[in-house]
Amino acid sequence: MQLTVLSGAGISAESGVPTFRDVETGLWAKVDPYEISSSEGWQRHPERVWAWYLWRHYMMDAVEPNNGHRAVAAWQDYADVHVVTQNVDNLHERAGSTNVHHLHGSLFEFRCDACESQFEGVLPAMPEPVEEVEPPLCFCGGLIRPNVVWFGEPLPERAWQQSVAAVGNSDLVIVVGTSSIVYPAAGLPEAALANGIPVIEVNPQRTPLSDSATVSLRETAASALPGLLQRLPTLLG
Ligand code: BV8
Ligand code: ZN
Repeated sequence: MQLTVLSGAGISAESGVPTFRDVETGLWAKVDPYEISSSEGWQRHPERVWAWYLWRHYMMDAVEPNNGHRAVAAWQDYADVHVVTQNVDNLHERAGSTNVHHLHGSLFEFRCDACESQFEGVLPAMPEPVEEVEPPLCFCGGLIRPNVVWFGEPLPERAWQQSVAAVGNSDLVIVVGTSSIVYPAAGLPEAALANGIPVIEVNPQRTPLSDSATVSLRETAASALPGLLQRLPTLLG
């Protein structure tokens, strides 16, 4: 059986990583996620965008995968699992998932904004969250940026093509922890449904996908995913 898991920030919520949009807490309360995750934001004040991503990079050292990530990794013993994630964290990989496609990039890769070369240098330290840090410079003089996809930027071609193929070849798509409003990622479950592939949504809140999903579970990732495969005969009939 081929299974594709499409995950969003909600699967990392129970690891203590704030989701993208309920950012009332912490440093994020002061930033508009749309503004600070955009190329305009980067052009306007790179030192603020750089500080935000550097903090999120270091914050990953303090969190662990949760039972949701671990369940997805365990499914590899029963199915051919593709993980298509909008998340830029590395928790799927740390839980043991080996087939992970990052549609929106990663907090662990950095590149030059000018010559695109990968940054292999030493990252500046960040003992505690600060709001502005000058980005390092590339040998060509360009600014080093996080290798993430900002609004208005194209998705990485290879990850996108692999994700479209994974969904198209799947017997089941499980969509977990995403508000399903960011495209083209949010279009993947729609394509699955249009091809008669069942889609199960796991999200404590309703989303624009909830009405069209084959099954929509108002449950959290860490509670629903560990027993989900055993529930498939009941859920899908
Ligand atoms: C592109 C950067 C083209 C990395 C991010 C009008 C209509 C349609 C589309 C558009 C439009 N105008 C513009 C667009 C395109 C735009 C878009 O979709 N905008 C939306 C907002 C309308 N898309 C783009 O710009 C994309 N690029 O289209 O390029 C192009 C082509 C060629 C050449 C040039 C250009 C780029 C999109 C990527 C943007 N970058 N992030 C980072 O910093 O993380 S997106 C950002 O939102 C995050 O990365 C995240 O991945 C993404 C989605 O958020 P979610 O993961 O869903 O998180 P969210 O907080 O929203 O929701 C969490 C969910 O979890 C909630 O539902 C909650 O209920 C649930 N939850 C909470 N706790 C739990 C839980 N679930 C389970 N268990 C729990 N415990
Ligand atoms: Zn450069």
